[in-house]
Amino acid sequence: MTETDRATRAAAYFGKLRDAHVAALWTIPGTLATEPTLDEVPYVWHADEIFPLLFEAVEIADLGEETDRRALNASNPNRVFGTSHNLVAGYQLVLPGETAPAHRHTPSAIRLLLQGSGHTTVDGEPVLMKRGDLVLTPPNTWHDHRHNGDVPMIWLDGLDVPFVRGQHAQFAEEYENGELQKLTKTEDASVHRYFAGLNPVDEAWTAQHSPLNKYPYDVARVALDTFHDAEGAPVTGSTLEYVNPLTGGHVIPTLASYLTLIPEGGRSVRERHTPSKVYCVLEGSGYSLIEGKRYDWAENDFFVVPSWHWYEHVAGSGDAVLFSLSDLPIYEPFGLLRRQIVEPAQDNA
Ligand code: GTQ
Repeated sequence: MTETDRATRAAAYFGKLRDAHVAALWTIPGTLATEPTLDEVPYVWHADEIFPLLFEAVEIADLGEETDRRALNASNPNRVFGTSHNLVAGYQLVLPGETAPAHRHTPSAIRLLLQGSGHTTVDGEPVLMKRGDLVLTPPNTWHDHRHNGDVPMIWLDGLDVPFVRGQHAQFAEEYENGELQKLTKTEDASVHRYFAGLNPVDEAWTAQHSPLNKYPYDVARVALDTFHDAEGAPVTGSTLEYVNPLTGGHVIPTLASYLTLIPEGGRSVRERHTPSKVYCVLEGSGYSLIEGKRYDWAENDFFVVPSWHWYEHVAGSGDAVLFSLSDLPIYEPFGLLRRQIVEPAQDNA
């Protein structure tokens, strides 16, 4: 065959492949890529920019009318939807006297209370939320929000919607007549039942998520400080994971949550991993270096660290406390969790 014959024949062949809805492996970009191909970039959402937009939403959308949730979801600058490819985070606002009616859905959510206080009811249990408290609404649990305090209540929402959508597994239902659900348990019942490090004997719990609907910040904060001191107060900081008290596992099948302390002037190890993470700043200020670029943050800001990006955190004046949400549990069962760490002594960068 001459070169021309070969080219003509190849062109005809690729045309036939297209018609047959197949593609030749050697023509597909990235088929056997040696590193992940990413459609997300690092970014910080600053509370001082987004909180005013959240309050402006009050004039645009009535809770219970235009929307059941006054929430602003953070879209990664490089994506149409999703803060990362698996996670979506954002702020939600409930004003004094307002309620957000009950619904349930297959995506899971966490809330991290930032301002004010009020209740999220989870499967009949009214959970009181105060600053820094982590509240879970695991997959398919009924949840609504009520606010009878006097300060606007703002929290960080973190959900696995992009992942669940990607699996074609998103379902949602409204509660009867778009109302608040009936209260069937006492306030913080799950906290009283499971939070003392004592589990009920012959517990009937079979769900894959944590039976705890709340991890109070005052307890978590003391635990973090005590742990950090016991470890010799490393300048690289300390991290604890919120766990399911029955199994020691992650809080939700798709989501893991952590609390990190970076002491004043301290600097974390440098690492990268396949899971993506959303961090929210509970205390202090500082910056993260993500692939060498500096991202400044202060209280109530949140930021995304995409998959497989080298990153480290640096605390400014005062200790920094960072909450983080990760999609790591999605990676573990499939052997897709990969993590590399550079300890400061090896790190001359
Ligand atoms: O508060 O129930 O940001 O269902 C997205 C979906 C918040 C909520 C979000 C939700 C909620």
